[in-house]
Amino acid sequence: MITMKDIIREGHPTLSKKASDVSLPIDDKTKKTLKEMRQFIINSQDEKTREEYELREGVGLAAPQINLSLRMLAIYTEDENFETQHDYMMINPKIISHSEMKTYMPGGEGCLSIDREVEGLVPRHKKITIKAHLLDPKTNEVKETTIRLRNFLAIVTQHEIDHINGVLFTERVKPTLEGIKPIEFKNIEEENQEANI
Ligand code: LHY
Ligand code: NI
Repeated sequence: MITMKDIIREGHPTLSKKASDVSLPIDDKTKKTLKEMRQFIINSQDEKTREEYELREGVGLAAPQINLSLRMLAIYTEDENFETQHDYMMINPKIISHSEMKTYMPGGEGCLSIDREVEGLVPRHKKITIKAHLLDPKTNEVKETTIRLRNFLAIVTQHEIDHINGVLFTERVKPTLEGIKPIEFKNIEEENQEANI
């Protein structure tokens, strides 16, 4: 199982290197590693497992972060409206198009490979279209797919694709962003109050 001790931190040379394409068909060992990356994210979101293994909660992980310089990543999260669960194991992902419109995380970004608070905001494309080979967690099969993502999912995916290009968000932070709107997260608490739940 992947724990925080497997995750390399800022300053490690692998984090600044452009990762290599995964050769296809993907071999069983690499496939297993990608599934373990997904499981790390799932474990980190489970309070009991997170506390027992002292994990940092996350939504995405890229292979270079476990010191494996390959172009693959796992994302497991709901969108900003808590409506749809997204579960992707991407192999050789490529942004094939993106909106001109940008957005950003209102509180800035964080990174499982960075153990400090970083001030500043990171501009990201609001919408992206990705072409990737996806590993299906249920069937265990790999299929080339085109996915369109926006808002929170687009931000997370751009953050992870940066990792496979050897880029950390700290290289992209700006003190302020003008003319760009941050993404809005739906406030479930407020909704519940309004509905008297
Ligand atoms: N994971 C971050 C995490 O918190 C990704 C992230 C980035 C989330 C930006 C939200 C905003 O799950 C990583 O650092 N993975 O690289
Ligand atoms: Ni990161």
